[in-house]
Amino acid sequence: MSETTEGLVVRSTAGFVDVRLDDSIVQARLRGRLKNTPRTTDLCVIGDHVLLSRPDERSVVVEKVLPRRSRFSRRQPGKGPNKEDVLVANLDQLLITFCHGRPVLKTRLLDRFLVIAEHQRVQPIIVMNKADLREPGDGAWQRAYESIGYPILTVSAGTGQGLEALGEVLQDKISAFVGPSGVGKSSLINRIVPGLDLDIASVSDHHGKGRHTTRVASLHALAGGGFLADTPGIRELATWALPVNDLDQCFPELSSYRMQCAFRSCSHTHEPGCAVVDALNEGDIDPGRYESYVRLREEATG
Ligand SMILES: Nc1nc2c(ncn2[C@@H]2O[C@H](COP(=O)(O)OP(=O)(O)OP(=O)(O)O)[C@@H](O)[C@H]2O)c(=O)[nH]1
Ligand SMILES: [Mg+2]
Ligand SMILES: [Zn+2]
Repeated sequence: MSETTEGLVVRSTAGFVDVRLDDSIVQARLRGRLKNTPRTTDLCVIGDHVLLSRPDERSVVVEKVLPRRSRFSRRQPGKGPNKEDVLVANLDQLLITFCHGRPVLKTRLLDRFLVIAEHQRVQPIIVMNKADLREPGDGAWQRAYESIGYPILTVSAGTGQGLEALGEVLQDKISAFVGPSGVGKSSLINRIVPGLDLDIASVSDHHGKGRHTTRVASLHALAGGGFLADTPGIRELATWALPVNDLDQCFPELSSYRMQCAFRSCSHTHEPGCAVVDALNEGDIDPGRYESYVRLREEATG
């Protein structure tokens, strides 16, 4: 290893990271000076590019984390300090994964993923796993999302349905599977990356809620080019650094209406002459999506 070498973080735990170089993976520790710098975001996560040095024969040290070109992040859950929790850095697309069967799809949670993807300008793709458990009438919600323009892939890690189409979407891209626990993110990645053996929940353990089998996020190379991230299941998703006045721009179906509101600073909740509320009353905007907008607005304004 020369003076400093650039690498890609593929796993990160307290103080230590696994870094991928051209064709090997090394474990490195974070330089103490980096750890002690005050910050409101995660220091080093999967997908980060880092500069490494080798101070002696046996140790490898992260000297610098390079700026992120994109991210998938949320506000750190819980009562701790107000901080950004970055799940994956430098990604191209977000595979927002839910499933048929259990755990039951929550469209209001789906909307939170979509809003964050829009805000962070990462392409969202909705993945519906466990197609083998699909029941007639299951897909009623899908039409609204497809008409907004969100792609939906129906797949099954169990039967293999849809995996070829999914593989094409992943080609040469950096993608992250995100979603609630138990939807089958790790199961899908095991099918797509041969030889990988990520832990998945055993059927007997799994009673609909999921049980957070994946604890640490990891990034995996695809044979044909590209990378795929596995992440722990998400229960809570609040936005980070999303100004309340930018929220309506994160709902693409509002774009043609919001310019027509009587007030330029319309919040689309109570103002007279609001074209968004008119469209909602006409049935041109999905009521569930509007509810998500209102809830996120309330959260952002406290
Ligand atoms: N019927 C059916 N079950 C599936 C399918 N894919 C995964 N499962 C099951 O769903 C359960 C959860 O799978 P995991 O891959 O561990 O889910 P995960 O999303 O990685 O969950 P966390 O790591 O907890 O976030 C396991 O019991 C899998 O066997 C599928 O296509 N069909
Ligand atoms: Mg998992
Ligand atoms: Zn309005």
